Amino acid sequence: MFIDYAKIRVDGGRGGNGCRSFRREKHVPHGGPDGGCGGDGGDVIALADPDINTLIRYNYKKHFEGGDGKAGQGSNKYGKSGDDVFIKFPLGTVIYEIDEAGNRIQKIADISDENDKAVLAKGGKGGRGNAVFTSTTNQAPTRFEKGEKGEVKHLEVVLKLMADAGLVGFPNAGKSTLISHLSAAHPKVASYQFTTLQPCIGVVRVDEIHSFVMADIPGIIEGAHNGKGLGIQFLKHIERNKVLLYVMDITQPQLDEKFQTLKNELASYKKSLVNRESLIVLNKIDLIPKGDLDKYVKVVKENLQDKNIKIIPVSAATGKNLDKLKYEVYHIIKKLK
Ligand SMILES: Nc1nc2c(ncn2[C@@H]2O[C@H](COP(=O)(O)OP(=O)(O)OP(=O)(O)O)[C@@H](O)[C@H]2O)c(=O)[nH]1
Ligand SMILES: [Mg+2]
Repeated sequence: MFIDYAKIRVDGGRGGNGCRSFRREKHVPHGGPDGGCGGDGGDVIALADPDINTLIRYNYKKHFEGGDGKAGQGSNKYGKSGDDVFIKFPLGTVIYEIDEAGNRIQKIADISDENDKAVLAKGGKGGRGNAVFTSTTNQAPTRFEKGEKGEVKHLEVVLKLMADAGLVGFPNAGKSTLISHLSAAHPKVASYQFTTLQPCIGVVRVDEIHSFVMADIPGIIEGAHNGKGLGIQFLKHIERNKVLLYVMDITQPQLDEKFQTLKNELASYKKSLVNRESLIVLNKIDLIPKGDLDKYVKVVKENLQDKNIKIIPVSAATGKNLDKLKYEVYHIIKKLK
């Protein structure tokens, strides 16, 4: 899981003051009270934004304030409420209130769905004008209230990034090489099995504003569900991924069987994983003789039980076809969103 932090401060807007006023008209020497109430201060509100996946913007802007309410006026005019201020967070953001020393006090928001919304700091209430205090025993109240201050909160914002696409495959297939060429992530790459021991997450940039998150996990072997190799516990990291990329080494024999083995292992972890949108990434095409690629791909295709799955031949090492793979994955994710 890729974790991103930010510390921000949010201030609700101040409530507008209530007004003390008495009606003044030519023929009414002692007009009744007509001071209006102040408007409420604006709130600072967190919204989900599924199109962003970092908290980087909060390294630049760290202070957000709701608009102040306007004061009430004579003739029973209410003050206008302050504007609410909306700030956007990626899905997977958890927001904690912290004290001056930075210790967490409580969790105040968990942004996990695109419709999630949470008030981070409430604006202060507008003060009441003197007209409100009129009663049978007091026809000419002079009392009015000042607007209240808005809430001020110091917040710690933590993003637990959920990957959109997960790489699954046998050890040595080139998963870590792939993610290190597609993103800024740099997991260890080596020519022995089980190089990757920890899941790793990278943000894959598709263009200037669009990106998706990819997860690299340890290799899986036959019997992993019985604890062979590194087991299958780490499949929890790809459990919520929208797309699974089965990465296979094109130079290996019986890729159709290998694909089935991978699916069986995934199914023993969770049945529905094998129905997830997926692609086969045939890696290391730089190792097969030039001109033989189509023949290799055809053999794999013919032997596969699943005729609908798309196969994308690439070379993670040389970068061949990686752009195509990137766009293909992005389009699937976008379609599912
Ligand atoms: N020739 C060639 N070698 C590659 C390619 N991709 C990866 N390799 C090599 O294959 C070996 C394994 O690569 P990794 O990226 O560590 O493989 P992995 O799937 O992450 O392996 P595990 O972490 O053990 O599951 C390394 O020696 C890589 O340099 C490729 O496209 N072409
Ligand atoms: Mg690896």
